[in-house]
Amino acid sequence: MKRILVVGSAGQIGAELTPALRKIYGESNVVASDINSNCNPVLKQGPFEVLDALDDKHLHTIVQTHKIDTIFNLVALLSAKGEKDPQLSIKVNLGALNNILEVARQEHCAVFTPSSIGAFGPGTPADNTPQDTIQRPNTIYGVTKVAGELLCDYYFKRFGVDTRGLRFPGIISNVQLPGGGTTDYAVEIYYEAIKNKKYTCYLKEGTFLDMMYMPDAINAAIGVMEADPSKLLHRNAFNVTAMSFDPEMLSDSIKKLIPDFSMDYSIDPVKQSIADSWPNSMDDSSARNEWGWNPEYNLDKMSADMIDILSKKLLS
Ligand code: VAH
Repeated sequence: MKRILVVGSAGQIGAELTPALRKIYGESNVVASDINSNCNPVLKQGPFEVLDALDDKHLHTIVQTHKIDTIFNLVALLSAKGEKDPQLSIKVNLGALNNILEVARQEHCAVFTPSSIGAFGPGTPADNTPQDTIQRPNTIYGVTKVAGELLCDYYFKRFGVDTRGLRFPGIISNVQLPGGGTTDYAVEIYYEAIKNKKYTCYLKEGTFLDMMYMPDAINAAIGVMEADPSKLLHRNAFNVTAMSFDPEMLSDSIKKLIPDFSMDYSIDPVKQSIADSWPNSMDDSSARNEWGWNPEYNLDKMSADMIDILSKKLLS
């Protein structure tokens, strides 16, 4: 049975990945951890550790004490937040990964680390972005994600550490709000549509980005870690996507369920510039061929689920 440590459990992905892992592998076999002890009590229904991932000694002790064999590393400053403090982004995103890879090497753990569409840049083919292509991002987030992909590949090739990862698109969810991302508009809009029936979007019409609903993201993270390693031609940073849309398409999908919803625009130049540097849509055929990636949610199915769940949460 796997013994799993989730680092960054209180974040947008961790808040849902941790319970999903516990459902599959058993509550006592999944240790949640986060620098923030004041987190969703659900995380403390199983083993929980307060952990600053930059404290390599404490990380090592936790891995040894709990006999961990698999680490999910969800620690990162996202794209827009990173542009406000590049040094912190480098320190946290790469510092945490470096500590996790080193402990994994010494304790023979497998490691999952998410990359992102942010690992691509203006020179990358924007439509049907290939799995193997130019990666010259112009955000510090993207730089740390490309470096992370290369570090994980190195630790696999040089030390045999079982590292695997995904290039996630924007992820939409209804449990833990994201913080400091460029794609966060696609989460905020649902909350505003339900509470106020209107939303002011900071990205302009026609800004197409890859997106995915959280249940698909969770299945992808677990799926790649459960994949037969002999079938993997790639390891770190499989392109995975479920849909590509712009703000207008998202607004139209919401209007099908909230007819009097309206959206206007007030462009955030920093986030618009970041979004413009990212692909419009990725080719995820490698993930589909090598480990059976196959998302369940399209835009309208996601909107229906988001509006159903958030209406109960926000209007009750
Ligand atoms: C961000 N949500 O916007 C994150 C993600 C693909 C985007 O990495 O920074």
